[in-house]
Amino acid sequence: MIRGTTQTTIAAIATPPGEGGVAIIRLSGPQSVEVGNRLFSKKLDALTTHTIHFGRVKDKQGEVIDDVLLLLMRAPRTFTGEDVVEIHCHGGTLISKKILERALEEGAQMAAPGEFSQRAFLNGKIDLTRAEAIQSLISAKNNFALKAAQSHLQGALHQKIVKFKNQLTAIAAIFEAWVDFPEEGLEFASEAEVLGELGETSKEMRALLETAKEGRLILDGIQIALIGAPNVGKSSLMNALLEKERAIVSPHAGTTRDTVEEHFKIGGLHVILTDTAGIREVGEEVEQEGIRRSKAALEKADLLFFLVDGERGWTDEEKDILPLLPEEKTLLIWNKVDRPHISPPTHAIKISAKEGFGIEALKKAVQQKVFEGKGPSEEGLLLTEMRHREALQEGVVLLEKVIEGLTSGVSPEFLVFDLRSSLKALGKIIGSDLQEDILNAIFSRFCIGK
Ligand SMILES: Nc1nc2c(ncn2[C@@H]2O[C@H](COP(=O)(O)OP(=O)(O)OP(=O)(O)O)[C@@H](O)[C@H]2O)c(=O)[nH]1
Ligand SMILES: [Mg+2]
Repeated sequence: MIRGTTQTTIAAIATPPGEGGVAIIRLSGPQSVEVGNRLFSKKLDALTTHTIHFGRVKDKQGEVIDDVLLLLMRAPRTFTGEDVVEIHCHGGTLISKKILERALEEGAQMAAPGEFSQRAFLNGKIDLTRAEAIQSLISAKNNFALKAAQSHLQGALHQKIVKFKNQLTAIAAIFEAWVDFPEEGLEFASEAEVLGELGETSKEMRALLETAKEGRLILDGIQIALIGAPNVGKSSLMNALLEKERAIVSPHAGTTRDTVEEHFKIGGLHVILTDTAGIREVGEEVEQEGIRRSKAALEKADLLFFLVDGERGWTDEEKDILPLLPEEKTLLIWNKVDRPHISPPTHAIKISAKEGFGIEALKKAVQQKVFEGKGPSEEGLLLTEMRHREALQEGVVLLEKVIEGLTSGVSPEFLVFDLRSSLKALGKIIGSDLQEDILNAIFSRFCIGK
């Protein structure tokens, strides 16, 4: 099927399947009004655009399917930029299906997933980052993801990419002037000025690229592993965080043998928490296998809770574990402070897994660590789409190549090519340089009826 060709009229149920108060059947394309006319009890031709009408939809035999509200919206002031008709019926699966079937009988075609959005994009109603943001908005699973999607929807990402493109286009013009008018070319701008501007832009691009890490954490959640010597209270902390008795706790060292994984939320953040076997040198075969798994979990995790038994303090066991833990992803946690305890290093978080003391502070520290104290990015502008990240990465690498070339005296004739390629990579993000098959692939991930 050729998607997004505006010759055809498409139809789909825009509401989720199942029972509900209302279901919506959406039509878009040049024959929307005509199709609507044939299945609705009132004639639509003479009616003003952007009006709502109460009436009936009947099947081919003249049997009433449902009483409905019909929304008439003529081009171009619509989501897709085409004539749009929406039929709001009672929210039963069968009713909405029957009405959709009627629309198909009368000449509409079944819409492909995301085809409404794709048409909106092709008709210049929304740019690609906004279209993608609508889908992210729909599938957002936490407040941070929602905020990121809203910011994209308001065009923050689009504007930023357009800004980069404008800056680089101006420089490309200067390069071309240098090539075409070698004599007077330098009057347009000095090499130092150009280098300064390119450096500035590449720095901003890198900064945006950096947000992708945060963006991924927000969408997929973060993996936290509980690491420490045996008996320090790792399983107790897991239970305290989950607020249920998930992992076995006992006074014997070596209780946890296998890794135990659970999902929960800290603030809006999705967390996958792994309890592990206490790490120590001794222990028999099964325990050693458990310890091997602890080390694997440790490597995979985004964040480590390094637990120490405050009553015992820092022992040789901790000294052995510490070298395994990358500093930037480790939080030191001093447990069992309900008991007389050795005072911890200042950066440690004091808790009692058993009494539930310090758990809130620990959750705050996690958010602090994940967002590096900034809170989810100031403007809420985060790269959440892999597609955006890859294109931006490509763009910035090419730009850095241009900067390097210019510094080492490569002729602008050659540099302009990489600069244009960098611009092309940026164009992919906002959809100005995308081929049809790629567009189809992007939109086909969307919901039906969107
Ligand atoms: N007083 C006190 N005891 C605690 C605290 N946290 C854990 N414990 C006790 O410490 C012992 C070990 O706790 P676990 O949670 O099983 O420790 P673990 O680190 O999972 O141990 P392994 O699985 O063997 O590595 C149990 O008897 C717990 O009741 C705490 O905050 N205060
Ligand atoms: Mg345990």
